[in-house]
Amino acid sequence: MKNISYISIGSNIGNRIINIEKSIVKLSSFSKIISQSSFYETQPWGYVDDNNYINIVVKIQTNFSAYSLLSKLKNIEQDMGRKKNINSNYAARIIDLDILFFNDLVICSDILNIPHKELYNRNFVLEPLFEIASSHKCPNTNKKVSQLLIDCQDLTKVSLYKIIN
Ligand code: PH2
Ligand code: MG
Ligand code: MG
Repeated sequence: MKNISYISIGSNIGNRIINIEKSIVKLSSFSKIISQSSFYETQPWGYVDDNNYINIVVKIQTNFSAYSLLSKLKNIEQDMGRKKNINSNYAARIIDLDILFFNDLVICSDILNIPHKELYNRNFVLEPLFEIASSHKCPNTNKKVSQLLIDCQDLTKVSLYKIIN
């Protein structure tokens, strides 16, 4: 499998951990999971919501192109019952899978932006990404993830989520 991609996964409805685990099983049916961050509990970013998110980042290897991967991720979201949001505002969701990086590709199109547009402004992305890829260089800024995290002005809270059995 020739392409490396980092994917941000989030959920703030239902059993958030199980939702994320299910999405990873689906992801692994067509790609190889190389590494996976811890689970983080995160304050909703960019809008007000009573339900906190669980967020993680996974590193995958895949033969799909960036656009094919995007449609595979959309399929997972639909399979898991994600409702289409009629207005363009942020809203609670069962599952959300976003491409952060795809090799060293830079894409700016109507349906896909790589690196992810808001990556630099989101603790809920940068903290888990830092855990598994602190030295990875962003092709847009040529900065390491560790530097992006230092530069990030986001004040929303992100904390390691302990799973107690
Ligand atoms: N996703 C959003 C908007 N806000 N906030 C947190 N904490 N986690 C998310 O995954 C998230 C968000 C849009 O995709
Ligand atoms: Mg998103
Ligand atoms: Mg999304």
